[in-house]
Parts: sequence; C-alpha cells; structure tokens
Amino acid sequence: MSKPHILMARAVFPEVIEKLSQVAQVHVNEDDTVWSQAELVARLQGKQGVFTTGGDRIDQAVLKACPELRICANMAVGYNNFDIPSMTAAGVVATNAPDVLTETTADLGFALLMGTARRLSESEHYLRAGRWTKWSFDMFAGSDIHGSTLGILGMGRIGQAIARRGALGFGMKVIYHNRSRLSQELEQQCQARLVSKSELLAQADHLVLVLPYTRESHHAIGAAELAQMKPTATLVNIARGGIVDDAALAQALKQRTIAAAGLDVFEEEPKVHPGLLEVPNVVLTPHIGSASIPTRKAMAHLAADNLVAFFTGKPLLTALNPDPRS
Ligand code: 8YV
Repeated sequence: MSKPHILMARAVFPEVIEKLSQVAQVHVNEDDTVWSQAELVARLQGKQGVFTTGGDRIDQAVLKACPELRICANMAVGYNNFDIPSMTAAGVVATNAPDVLTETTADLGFALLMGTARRLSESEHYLRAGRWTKWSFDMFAGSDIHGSTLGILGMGRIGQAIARRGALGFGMKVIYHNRSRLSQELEQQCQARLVSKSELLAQADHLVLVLPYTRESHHAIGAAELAQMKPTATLVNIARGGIVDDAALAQALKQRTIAAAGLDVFEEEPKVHPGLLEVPNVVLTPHIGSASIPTRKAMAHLAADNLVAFFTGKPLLTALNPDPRS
C-alpha cells in the first residue's frame, strides 16, 4: 500500500520529520513560511494528514476544499484554530498537545508575573539607555509577590501549576474563578479558594489569565473588568489574545488604573496594539509560554505520535473529537 501524505504547516525539529517519514511521505515547509489560507488549501491537496501549530486555521472552508484530509495534529494545547464541530461533521480527527507543556508554561507565567510586578523590562531599558546615574529611594519600586493575593482566571492544568508555585513557593494567598470548582483534593494541593469573578478582580494583587479562548471568553477582561481591579494590581495574560481587550488595557495602563501588565499573547499576533507599545508599564513577550527546548520537542513529538498512531491503526493519544476509525 502506498504511504499516506502528511503536510507540515510549519518548520519543526528534523527528528520529528524523521519519525513521520517512517510511516508517511512528509511534505515540509522548508523556509517556515506562514501560508495564507489559500496557500494552505493548495498545499493540502492530496494530503491525508497535517501537522499544525496554533496559527494554522482549519475551518469549514479548508475542510470543504480538502476532502482527502483525515487528521489534523496540533502542536499546541490550545485548539481555537480548529473548528471542532465542522471537523467532526467531516469525519476529520483533531488532536492537541496537552500536559507536556504545563510546567514550562506555568514557569513563564510566573516569570512574567515577577518581571511585571518588579518592573524588570522598564528598569533594564532605563539602564541600557544610560539613564542610571544615581540610586534613589523609589527607583523602580514595584509591588511584592510573596505574601500577596494571586488571582487565577481559568483553573485548568496550567492554572493549577501557577497556583502551586504561588502558594508553596511564595506564600501567596490564592483565589481562583473557573467554570467548575476543583475537587477538594486539588483545591488543597493548590491551596486555592474559588471566588466569583468580581471578587477575583477586586481582591487580586496579581491576576493571571489561563483560560481557553472561546466565544464566551472573548474580551473576558475589558474596560469594565479592568475598572474593578486595584490600582496597584498587575495583570498577566499567558492564555490567548482576544481574552483581553488590548485597546482597553493600553488605556488602563496609560491612565494607571492598574499598575502594570505582562503579556505573552495578543489580539492580532504577531501585531501588537500600538497603545501597548507606547506605555512603559507593560512587559511584552512574543508568545513564548511553552518555549523551552525540551517542551517544544515534547509537544512536536506528541503531535507526530498522534499522526503515526492514526496512520498505523493504533489508538490516538490525545484526540479532541471522536475517532471515525472506531
Ligand atoms: C504554542 C500555545 O507555542 O500550546 C499552546 O496552546 O499557545 C503555545 O504553546 C503555539 O500555539 C504554537 O503551536
């Protein structure tokens, strides 16, 4: 039997291509171009599988134009780039890459939280610009992390990993808001207490967003929510662009209705709202939450393992919809 064809939507570790080549003819994206939807559709012709990243959209139009497609494996835990109902209706398998990035992403969340509260970027820019001529009593004085109240919006695996860091490592009081309450055991492990969204906004000294992006979570933090936060509070978004209204946040930072923000994700990535680039009290990173070499490798291998499983008749590892083979 001839080998199936797999399209790699973006460049990835050579060892992953090697692994996939054992079971399929692999079509790589040599120069790591970000294809338009039309280009993606053109390249998907004759392919049964595709290896995607969070920026590659598989929607109804793509599915309709690519009737041979049978599986899309996302090298990301978030899958808002997939239209799952349409994929299920078309009998196309969707997989993601959960768990392997939890701790690494929580580390970045904490790094952003600390960098934001202690004004690391702002102070480094000041130093590099040669403006540091003397010490002064309030120079880059920020807010404390230890002993403060950590608010977490979205309490999945990454939220819990951040809660553990805060409670166990920094003696923080942890409150959270989530669609569902954690089990008693998990609440104890995380030393976290469920509160309403308005309590979370009003009480958190540092608010970290770790919820998935859906129609419901679009602009979950907008002008009204920012207005409920403490003027000394920091906001950290490591979840998805679109959960925060970037224009409203830029305004709040400019007017200092909150103290500072740390952002790894943006509404129109890789474009960043100009208002955010203008204000000094924000730490900006280019969507690097999961970016450690071991974790990026683990994510890529997990996506590849799902493709291998699919094309060798084995059970999928991390399926997001029913497997039409069963
Ligand atoms: C990825 C992510 O780096 O896993 C996710 O949901 O946002 C990141 O870890 C990005 O989506 C590339 O696939």
